[in-house]
Amino acid sequence: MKTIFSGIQPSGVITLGNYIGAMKQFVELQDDYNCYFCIVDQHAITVPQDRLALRKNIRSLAAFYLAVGIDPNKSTLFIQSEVPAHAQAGWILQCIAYIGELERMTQFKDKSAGKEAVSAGLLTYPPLMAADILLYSTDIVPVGEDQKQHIELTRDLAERFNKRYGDIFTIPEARIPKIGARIMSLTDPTKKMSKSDPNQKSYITLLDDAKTIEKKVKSAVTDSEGIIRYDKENKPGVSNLLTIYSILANKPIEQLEERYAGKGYGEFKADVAQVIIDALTPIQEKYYELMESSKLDDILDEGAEKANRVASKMLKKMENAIGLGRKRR
Ligand code: ATP
Ligand code: LTN
Repeated sequence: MKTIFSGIQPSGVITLGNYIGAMKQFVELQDDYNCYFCIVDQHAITVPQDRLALRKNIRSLAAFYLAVGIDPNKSTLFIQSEVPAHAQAGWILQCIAYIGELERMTQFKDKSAGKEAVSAGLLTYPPLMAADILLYSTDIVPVGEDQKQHIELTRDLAERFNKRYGDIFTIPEARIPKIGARIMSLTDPTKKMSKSDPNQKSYITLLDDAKTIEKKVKSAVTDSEGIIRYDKENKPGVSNLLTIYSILANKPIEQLEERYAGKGYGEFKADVAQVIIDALTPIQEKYYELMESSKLDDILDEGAEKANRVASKMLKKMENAIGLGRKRR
């Protein structure tokens, strides 16, 4: 069985973008692959986090993984900071990476733009992500479009390491969904929907209630043409809503264009909101149930144990290959 690894940052309540671009695929893949899903809390602290909020978001993200359908009997769910090999392997890979290639990462450029004080961790984030992936001999990394560049860097680092120190790493591949890989902000459809956007109207979280969803979709930026048609270049707002509708209702975009021919944005938006509400309601019910049970901690304990076993073996191989420490007998 091939191996899958993916991670989500506990940097806020996850959004519809995270769900459509990443989580929904995870659930579909877990029957056919050996899957590791990680709550990457060490990645989240590359930008300032409130201690209590971070704790809460970690637990909440674990509950979301399960609420959307990750089955702990099939997949390994764990918290990054509970598996020390990630930080250790991350350090080694920082020593393989070049500053120049890290400075070229668009996520680094976006997140550091205009900021006076930027943590070194924001720059060295990709080698830590590479460690996450490479420690598990991952074949496939399901992610949204924005992570493609990081996976390419991971491949470069793995190849560089293998060439210098011997063939240790599997070279992973990104798996990006054909549609929905980049759900856009509702207030600026030229930017991606992001959970750390300061404007709450720009995203829908998986915990938004029906009224909030209706309001946010109603005020979503569209255009003045009044025609419901998919055209990403000229009609990014309408195209984004069509994408969301199509994926959540499992209907092709062309079918939706036909259905809304001659109809206005008001009716269309009301239906988009309803489709989102219908998709999120069962997830929310399961989420609240899980947050109150002790099941969550048991699952995370077991996940950390399994991940530690696999990751520490690979870390030892890396250290041996480089010559760190004493030769192990
Ligand atoms: P942050 O805003 O805190 O940087 P984020 O919302 O961008 O976070 P991550 O935790 O970095 O989310 O990403 C988790 C997964 O969700 C990744 O695979 C990422 O590619 C995917 N993802 C994030 N935003 C979107 C989006 N707008 N559309 C599709 N996929 C997305
Ligand atoms: N960088 C990713 C989160 C992330 C990840 C990973 C994704 C950290 N480690 C390993 C896939 C595999 C992000 O910001 N979305």
